[in-house]
Amino acid sequence: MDNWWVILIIAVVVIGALALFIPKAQKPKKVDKPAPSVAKTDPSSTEVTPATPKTEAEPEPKTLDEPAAAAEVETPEPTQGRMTRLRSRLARSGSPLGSTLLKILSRDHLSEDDWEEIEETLLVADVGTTPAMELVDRLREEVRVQGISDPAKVRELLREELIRLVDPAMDRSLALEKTTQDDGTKAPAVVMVVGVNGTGKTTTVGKLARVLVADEKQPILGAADTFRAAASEQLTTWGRRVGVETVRSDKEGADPASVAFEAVEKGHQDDADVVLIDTAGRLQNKAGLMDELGKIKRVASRKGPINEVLLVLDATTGQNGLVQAKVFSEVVDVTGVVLTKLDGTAKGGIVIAVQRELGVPVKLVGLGEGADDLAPFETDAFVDGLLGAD
Ligand SMILES: Nc1nc2c(ncn2[C@@H]2O[C@H](COP(=O)(O)OP(=O)(O)OP(=O)(O)O)[C@@H](O)[C@H]2O)c(=O)[nH]1
Ligand SMILES: [Mg+2]
Repeated sequence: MDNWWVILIIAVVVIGALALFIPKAQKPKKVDKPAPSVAKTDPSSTEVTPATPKTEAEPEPKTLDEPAAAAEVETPEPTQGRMTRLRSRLARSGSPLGSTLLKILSRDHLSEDDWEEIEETLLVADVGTTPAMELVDRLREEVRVQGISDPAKVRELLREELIRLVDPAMDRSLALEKTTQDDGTKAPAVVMVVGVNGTGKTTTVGKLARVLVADEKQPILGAADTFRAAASEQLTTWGRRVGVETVRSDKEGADPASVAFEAVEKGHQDDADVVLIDTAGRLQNKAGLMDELGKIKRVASRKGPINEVLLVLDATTGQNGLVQAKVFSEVVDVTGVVLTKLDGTAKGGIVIAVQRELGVPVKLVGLGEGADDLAPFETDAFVDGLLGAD
């Protein structure tokens, strides 16, 4: 019995030794290795996410092996005439402004009550008190002088007065020309996008990147919303779809100002036309967050001026938007307003009110969730939308 036990131990040792010499190739492969990534070993570093995923044959990580179709670059729609294409969305959002005004103005003899109803309609559509009173006064005068009988004339009169209120003389072009530096070389234009939470900033940066690509410009995106990791991913996805690179940091809570700076620097290196910087949503009454926004702007402007600071306002928030607008403008000197979600509100009059409040023009409007549903603002097309023109 003792001998049998010794033989058993020897046999186990011999089998174990033999197992060590079995060639490695015969062992099963480990497929679940974590992705080797420079950015991940140093989470504080800012990385540039290429516009298209790598195509080299790498065994891992699996996410790089997505079907080629996912990496296909889309061709955005041309920007010309977008406002006209999308204007019916203003009418479809149930905007009662144009149709209600036309209905009242078409009445035979306009009474005091009728005029009050007109003013009320304007206020409900968020036109703002002063502009609403101005419009009523002008309409009253026109009606007194000309008298209005046929509906076409009423419509034309209202159209003219609304256009006057929206102010066709405002310069709504985006300042996207490259800046000439002291040494004579050109630097990319820098655009910062700011606003409270959920207004549509990231979506607007994504859509604007498409506008630029459609206009044959080369943008770079900067994901300076470092509050949530998902924010930079959201922006990167927008960029990838049209072959645009995004500068980001994968470290949650990284300094947004340095990401913004890196984006500008990358824009210089790549000789990009425009650097678009997305920022985190912040409430205008949080002083710390507003200070941070000021810092992002200061740091991003170290290499040159910021050409545009676009304030994104959600049109459905009505008068609240005006309060936000004022505070943001004091902190970062807003140069243009992007009014989003105009497709989902009957309050198109906010265009008039916000321009009055800030003295800066609405330059772009969001009229839907589609990738190309952002339009350069055009006064005539906007008013036609309000009046329900097809
Ligand atoms: N209908 C409609 N939805 C819009 C429009 N613009 C943006 N949205 C939607 O609004 C939601 C919020 O958009 P985001 O771009 O994530 O907003 P954000 O301001 O970046 O949000 P935070 O970064 O969290 O502050 C998304 O569901 C968008 O699709 C628009 O013009 N019309
Ligand atoms: Mg965002």
